[in-house]
Amino acid sequence: MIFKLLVLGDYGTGKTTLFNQLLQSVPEAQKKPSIKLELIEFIRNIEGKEITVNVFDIPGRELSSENRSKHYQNTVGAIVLFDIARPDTFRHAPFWLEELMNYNGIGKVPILLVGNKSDLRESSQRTLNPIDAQEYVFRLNRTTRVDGVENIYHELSAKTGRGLPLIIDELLKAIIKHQDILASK
Ligand SMILES: Nc1nc2c(ncn2[C@@H]2O[C@H](COP(=O)(O)OP(=O)(O)OP(=O)(O)O)[C@@H](O)[C@H]2O)c(=O)[nH]1
Ligand SMILES: [Mg+2]
Repeated sequence: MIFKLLVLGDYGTGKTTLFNQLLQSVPEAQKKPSIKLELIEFIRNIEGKEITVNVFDIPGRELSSENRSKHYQNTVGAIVLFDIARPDTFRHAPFWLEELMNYNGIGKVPILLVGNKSDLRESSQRTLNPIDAQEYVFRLNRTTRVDGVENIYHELSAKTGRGLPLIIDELLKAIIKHQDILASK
């Protein structure tokens, strides 16, 4: 099974940092030559299934929405980032989810919402209350449960990447579940 994943979110939220962190912290992850977007590939064994994961990094503001729409095709899940010190980037998360659903050709798919830059919690004045993000994902899950789509929220620091492989596995499990439901229809 090959899963295509995108890293999405406003500019400067840490997408490329997280993408590069995948290379460091996920065993066997390697960069692959790719013409358009940066691509990382790795294999995970989840619940007896071997999953080849392709992760693409999308620049937040360089692409027009028309150009972006092409990249969403066949995306089975996404990592959507916001910056906990920039609440506006959290308010934009639904925008990325909608774009993904509108253009991937599948509809709703599991996402991992990441409240990034957790290391700024101590030093920054205006940080987002994690409960707001948890409630958002809770509401999202209530409205998508019928499709077997389960979304996940984690706060982390893409700079340190602590816990990233386990968090990615959580997303992969949600995608496997969703793909199984789609296949059984
Ligand atoms: N403190 C802190 N800074 C971070 C973290 N992740 C990323 N940054 C910083 O945030 C800035 C933007 O990070 P990028 O990874 O380039 O953000 P991006 O989402 O790829 O931005 P675009 O490609 O422009 O859309 C850089 O200066 C990073 O060093 C983090 O976890 N903590
Ligand atoms: Mg980037």
